[in-house]
Amino acid sequence: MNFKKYLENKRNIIDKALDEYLPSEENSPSIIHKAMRYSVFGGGKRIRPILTLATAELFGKDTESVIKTACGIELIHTFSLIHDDLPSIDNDDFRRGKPSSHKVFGEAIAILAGDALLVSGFDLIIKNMEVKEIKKQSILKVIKETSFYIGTENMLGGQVEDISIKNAEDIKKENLINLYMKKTAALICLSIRSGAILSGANQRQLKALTKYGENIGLAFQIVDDMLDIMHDQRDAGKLNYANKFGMKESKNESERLIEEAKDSLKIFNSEAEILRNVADYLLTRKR
Ligand code: GRG
Repeated sequence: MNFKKYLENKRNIIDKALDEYLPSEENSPSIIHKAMRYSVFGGGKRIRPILTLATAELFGKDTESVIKTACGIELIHTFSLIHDDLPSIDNDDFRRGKPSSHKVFGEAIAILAGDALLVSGFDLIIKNMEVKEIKKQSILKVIKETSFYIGTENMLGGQVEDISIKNAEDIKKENLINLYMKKTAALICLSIRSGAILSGANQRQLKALTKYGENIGLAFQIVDDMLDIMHDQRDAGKLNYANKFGMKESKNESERLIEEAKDSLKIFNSEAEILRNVADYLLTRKR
């Protein structure tokens, strides 16, 4: 199977699973389930759950054994996007070319839909217990890691730093990278580490995969910034690596990070080919 087909196939599996796990729009209270589904099925690329599945495959585990955790992380990602778009945070009227949650459902329901997705994300990770061959201890570890990687030392903390910066011009490169590590790379690391932990990876393997995750996570955010500029979504007040350091430097830096990410996979053989392909895909993606 070529890599394009691999991504397509995994996206279909993830979409089907999410549809099965999320409450139906008819279930009461209907409005919250509608809002959850509106954002979950709003055209996301499913990069994070694909990373969880691909990492499990590296250890010979099939999709079924980690799909609930993979989808749980996608729900948490969706929650962060809804809250990120809120008027009091980034104030974005559009997400993936469609009206953001608060524009469709109002601010109160958007906040609650985000909360509901966060809770449902944890619930799905816990439900991975239903898979017999997965050790209960590894699920507890993933729950602990989830709280860590989305908490105040990581994703949430990165978001706080982001909104606290008064002048985007003043930030130093190392501080911006540190912020991106928390705001974006942390959840990507969690996606990879979860797949590895549930599959029984050892410390050396986890360390290599974490390095891979940090580097693709940073590259992902820099590419995202370049795409924003290319689609003319330049916002002077917003932190943007490409805006600040230029397109050429951003291209060089993202390529360097992807090479470094692939380099940390050298302890694995051909079984890590998909993860190498994911790294390359993140550089060439158009959105
Ligand atoms: C309370 C834990 C907690 C978090 C709330 C709002 C927030 C704090 C964090 C938001 C962090 C954030 C929005 C980071 C940006 C990361 C990013 C580039 C997202 C876009 O990812 P894609 O392109 O999205 O993978 P798709 O659309 O494909 O799903």
